[in-house]
Amino acid sequence: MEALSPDEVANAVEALKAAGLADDQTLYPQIALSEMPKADVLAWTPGTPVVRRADVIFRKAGETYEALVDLDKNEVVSSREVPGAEPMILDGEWKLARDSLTADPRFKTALARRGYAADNTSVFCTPASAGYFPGEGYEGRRILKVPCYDSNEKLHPQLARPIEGLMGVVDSETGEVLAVIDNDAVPLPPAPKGYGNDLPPQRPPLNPVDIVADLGGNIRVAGNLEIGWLDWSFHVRPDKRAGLILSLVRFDDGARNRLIAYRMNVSEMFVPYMDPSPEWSYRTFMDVGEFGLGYLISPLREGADCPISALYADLTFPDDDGSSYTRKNALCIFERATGDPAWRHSSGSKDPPDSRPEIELVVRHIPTLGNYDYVIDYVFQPRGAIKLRVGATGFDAIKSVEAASMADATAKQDTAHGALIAPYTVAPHHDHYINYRLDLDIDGEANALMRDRIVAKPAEGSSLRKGLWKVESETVANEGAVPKTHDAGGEVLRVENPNETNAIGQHPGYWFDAGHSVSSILPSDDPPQMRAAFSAHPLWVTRYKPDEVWAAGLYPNLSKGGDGLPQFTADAEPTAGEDIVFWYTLGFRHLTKPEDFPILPTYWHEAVLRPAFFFDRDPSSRLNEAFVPLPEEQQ
Ligand SMILES: [Cu+2]
Repeated sequence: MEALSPDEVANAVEALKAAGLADDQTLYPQIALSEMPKADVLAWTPGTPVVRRADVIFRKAGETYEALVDLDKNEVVSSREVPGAEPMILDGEWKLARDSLTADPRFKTALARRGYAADNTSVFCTPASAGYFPGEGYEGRRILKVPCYDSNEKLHPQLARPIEGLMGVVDSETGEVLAVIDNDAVPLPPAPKGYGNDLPPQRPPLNPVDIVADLGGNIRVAGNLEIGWLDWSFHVRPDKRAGLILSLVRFDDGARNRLIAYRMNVSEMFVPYMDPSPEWSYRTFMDVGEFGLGYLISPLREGADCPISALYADLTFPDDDGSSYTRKNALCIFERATGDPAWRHSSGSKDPPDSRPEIELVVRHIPTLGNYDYVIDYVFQPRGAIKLRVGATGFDAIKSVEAASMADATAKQDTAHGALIAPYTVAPHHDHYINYRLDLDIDGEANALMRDRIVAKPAEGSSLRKGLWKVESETVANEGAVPKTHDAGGEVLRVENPNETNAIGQHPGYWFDAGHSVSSILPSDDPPQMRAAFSAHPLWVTRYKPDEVWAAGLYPNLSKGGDGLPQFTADAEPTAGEDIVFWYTLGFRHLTKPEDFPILPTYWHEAVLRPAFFFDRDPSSRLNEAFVPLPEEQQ
């Protein structure tokens, strides 16, 4: 399950060139591991040979191709053209779109109309993914949309003033500027203060508060990011598109080393803004399929982004030209004492309570997607639970407005689709949807998705009670979006292995607590919603298919929709007792506010996988009462 090495990436490219499929101008939106069949991976034992293959998407002369390359023989196994497919945006396209627009005479005229001299150095432009809107006239063109900003006051780029009413549409492969949209100019307002060189007065330095792991902590690392911690083991692989892929997640219960998840990763994101204006309505980003969380991964600052005691790793990714590059400090793995009891009970006021400190393991990376930073964590606990956590921080996307306060004449109109977060600055409201593909294989591949419904019932017999609730379990029998319960008591979803039992005869499983699971309420015929149809439901279940990996399909960039989960589930295959994949969209709405300014304090969202009937008893009861005492000189 290891990522392709730089040599393997280079060999894949060489094989394509040797076969006459690629040349020196060819670019590679994807050069990724083609995983071995699941059955072979699960049956593999150390020393057995592995089959290494690359899944390549390449772009040549404006066309998209896919190829499978055998890396043992360095031969192309198969290749095909994929008409109309728009793969991920390449680094060079971003630069070409920016430079083409700023060199365009129509753009210069529009700037002059706004009072900018031809030789101004304060305007900068940042291309963004364009979405697909029928009738817009860019059918078949590989476009980026390019808004621009004024950094005249030497501002931090994210506080630069958006130049409203001005936007370019550029073919990012040819550099042709297809349109310069030059609508009514909003006078460029002064910038609010409070970030970069203009932070409010800082507190005196604090006494240190940190997580220390003297004696090296308890994390075991083997091979290429094979991680072990307490009873847990798993593998971490960097991926240009998904960011990180965790695989072969196992828990050793003392008798058996038990599989829980074959593979877990973020499969797509969807961030639609709720502003209908021409320069804002396209902002409906799908950063995983358009840019890639691995491509946008940012270096971690030791002692702030992760504890100083964390294990930091550099990650290597394939580059667009078929070479590889390394991002420093791109991953951190650390254990932390949460400061909470893992469990406790006080049996008398005289004796100290019986309790254990909670500790947990965190695997973290932080992609920076334009203005946003997403702290993406997988958290493992001694009790056998796995938390999926996303902390949203960075900056609100902002637009320039005339109102400095809600008392101003234009304020009502200016804030029709967002809130004033600082003088002259509106942040439009928006949603964040982060879809996880969770290929859970609880004690093996044959699993079933269960709904444990909490149902109000009259009390039976001659009870003193009038009513109570009972649990009624039913199997989700077919692929599709998992329908929401209508039971007032709600429900818990559970993945179980119907063929295995624990010591007391129950089927081992995991409950899924979908903590933040807001769904999209955009109409299903809204063009962005058609591309991101997965976001209409928080939970989907599919039959495992190795090529069904991305919730909005392999090519969401500029797509017309219809791909991904709706297509995977269209045939509603039976799921009970099959190898199933569980898809969860961690969703939250972002209603903006002044406390988002100047920078968003990290706002956490999570979902939890909790063992249910998986163990015979709580595995965290094995936590030792005492940590290893420090040597005297360190005390
Ligand atoms: Cu937000």
